Amino acid sequence: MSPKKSSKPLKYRAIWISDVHLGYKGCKAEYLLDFLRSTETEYLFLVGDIIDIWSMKRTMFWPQAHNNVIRMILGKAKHNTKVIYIPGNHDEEFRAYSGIVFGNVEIHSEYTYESLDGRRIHMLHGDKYDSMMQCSRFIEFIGNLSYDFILYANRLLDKARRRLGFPFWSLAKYVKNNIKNAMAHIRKFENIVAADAKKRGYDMVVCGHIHHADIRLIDGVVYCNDGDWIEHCTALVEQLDGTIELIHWSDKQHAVKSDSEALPEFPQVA
Ligand SMILES: [Mn+2]
Repeated sequence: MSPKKSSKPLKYRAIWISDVHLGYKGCKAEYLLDFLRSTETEYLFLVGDIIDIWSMKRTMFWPQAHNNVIRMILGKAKHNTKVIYIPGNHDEEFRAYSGIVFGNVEIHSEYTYESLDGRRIHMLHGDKYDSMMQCSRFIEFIGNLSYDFILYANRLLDKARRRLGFPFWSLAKYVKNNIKNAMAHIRKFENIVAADAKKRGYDMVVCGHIHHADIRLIDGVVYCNDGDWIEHCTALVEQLDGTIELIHWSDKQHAVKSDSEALPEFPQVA
């Protein structure tokens, strides 16, 4: 928790991150850069929604920090890290390149890895279970909004409602009331993912998609979700002794400047 940073990197055997949403305003790219700079790993698994192509189609947003994340990942891939990229629904365009290696980054639609203690870990983004879920779009919608944005949207909505003669209605309150409902859907998602992993004979499953980091034992399968870099700044790691744990990077350090200080820049297509 000290603001002084140690120069020694944290060493892991594997790191899983997903739902970074580069190209989307809410992405905490500076936190992720700091995390990537502070860690060393043999394997880096990118579990989908790394680049938010959906959002970029709506609004072009690409500050330097987002470029730096890509450069940092490619830099690691060039040196001592094996980087596996499993595209998600926001970057589904990359699924067409499954099995191909780009700049030392291997792309796979799903991937299986053996942990240090010999467990078979299956990885996928998780959106393929959306059809088995109801209201999953709602959860994703909520997950993609920051509380600030909800308050901002609430102000705009209130202005419009007043003009039309309607009383104040709290969007923020509505969202909070739906959290309980969202929690039930998160549990449902976790159970569906774990049940499929069990059926396919895996010991453990790692996914993302719902922006809710967790490690839970569900009916004999270890369900892991590595969270997101929009609100939670979480990563799943395998320590050098085989222990698997969640890291909340925003809790660990403070001196990260906000993305808004970086000037917007268009991506360089290589
Ligand atoms: Mn997703």
